[in-house]
Amino acid sequence: MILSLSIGANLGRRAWALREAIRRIAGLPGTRLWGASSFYETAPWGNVDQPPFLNGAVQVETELTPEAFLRQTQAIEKGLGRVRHEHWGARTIDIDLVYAVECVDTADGAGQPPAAGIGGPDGTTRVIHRNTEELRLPHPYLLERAFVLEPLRELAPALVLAGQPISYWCKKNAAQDVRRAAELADPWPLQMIACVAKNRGIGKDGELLFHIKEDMEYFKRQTKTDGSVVIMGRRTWESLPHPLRGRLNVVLSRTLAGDMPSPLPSCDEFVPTFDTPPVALRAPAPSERGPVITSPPPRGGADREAVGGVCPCEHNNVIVVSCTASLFQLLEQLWRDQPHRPFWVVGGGEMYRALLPYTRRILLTEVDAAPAADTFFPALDGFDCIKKSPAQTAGVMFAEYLRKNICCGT
Ligand code: PH2
Ligand code: MG
Ligand code: MG
Repeated sequence: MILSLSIGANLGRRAWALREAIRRIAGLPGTRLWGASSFYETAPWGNVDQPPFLNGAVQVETELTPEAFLRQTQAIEKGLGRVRHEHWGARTIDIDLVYAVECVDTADGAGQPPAAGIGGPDGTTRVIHRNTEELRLPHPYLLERAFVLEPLRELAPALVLAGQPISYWCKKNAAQDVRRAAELADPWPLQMIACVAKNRGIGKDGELLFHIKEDMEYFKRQTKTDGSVVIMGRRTWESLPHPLRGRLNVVLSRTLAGDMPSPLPSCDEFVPTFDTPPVALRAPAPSERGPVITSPPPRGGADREAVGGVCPCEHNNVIVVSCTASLFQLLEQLWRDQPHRPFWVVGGGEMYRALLPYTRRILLTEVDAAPAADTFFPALDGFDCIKKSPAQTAGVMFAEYLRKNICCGT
């Protein structure tokens, strides 16, 4: 069965909730993510006396029945803090099954999913109907809700609903206020860059496995573009002699953000020495970094304080955040100030693992060697290698990977 879902949120960290919902939907048993749309800022439909929504669409192929799938999505809603108040009321997350088709067996007996999206009038799919108290399919308001139709059109432009192309229904509901979100509107906003061994090893004993000059230059060329942001874990941060110049450095670390008992300076006091040129190969320990500025210059005003309730310590080009939720809130703010700035995850292993579900593109410098390693790049399931070109350096390849079920949008 191929299922189209509408996801929405109008309380709390809306984009985070949508992204987290997508990640969890993709992980359901017997389920494969086909795509997710950008996020849209939408005026409340029905009960208009509530905050604006952020909405998106998701398509999956699943072996589950609609009812079993519904139970799973209800569990995800619950896990993301959904509390059921009034009907059509405000919520932290809402996941609705809106349209389902099954593949009709073709002459050769195989129920092949159609290549060009679902629901085309090509006789390869059949619409699934339900009309019970718990589930109505197609969704009874599908054809009246621009906040469902617009994101779905982005995902499945060839979709035919009730005998008309989806663009027809979008046009019919064009008066409703639905627009691309100004905040980070991409389900997969991150890119990764790493230098990996044959076995995907990246490091040992806190050191990178490889120091290849050509790769360093490549890294710089790729990550040092207009407005770019580099995201890293604490250990990667501490291995740098200074913040990466010309880029906003974001360090994701509970410890450094002062969230956990730690011998390190607290969040407010943590000031790296970003102006000092590298004097040694290894960075000084954070406790040796100074001078300590006790009142960092406030930037961005009240808006900044919203980040996770934890201060994102920002000193010139370094910001520390304590968790992925705060990270995304920060990225949303950065995106609002300057849309489309590139977000690069640059290490280490833990960051790559934790942030892969939010990543659209990966640049791997692949080295034809397999030295002993204790840190690895995660497996690239769900990504296609779209380009591979040899470096000048022997045994080194520059490879580019792209998420399979990406929706390029319009
Ligand atoms: N969900 C509703 C009611 N109204 N309006 C918008 N814009 N977006 C929604 O997701 C939404 C709504 C009931 O689930
Ligand atoms: Mg709903
Ligand atoms: Mg619902």
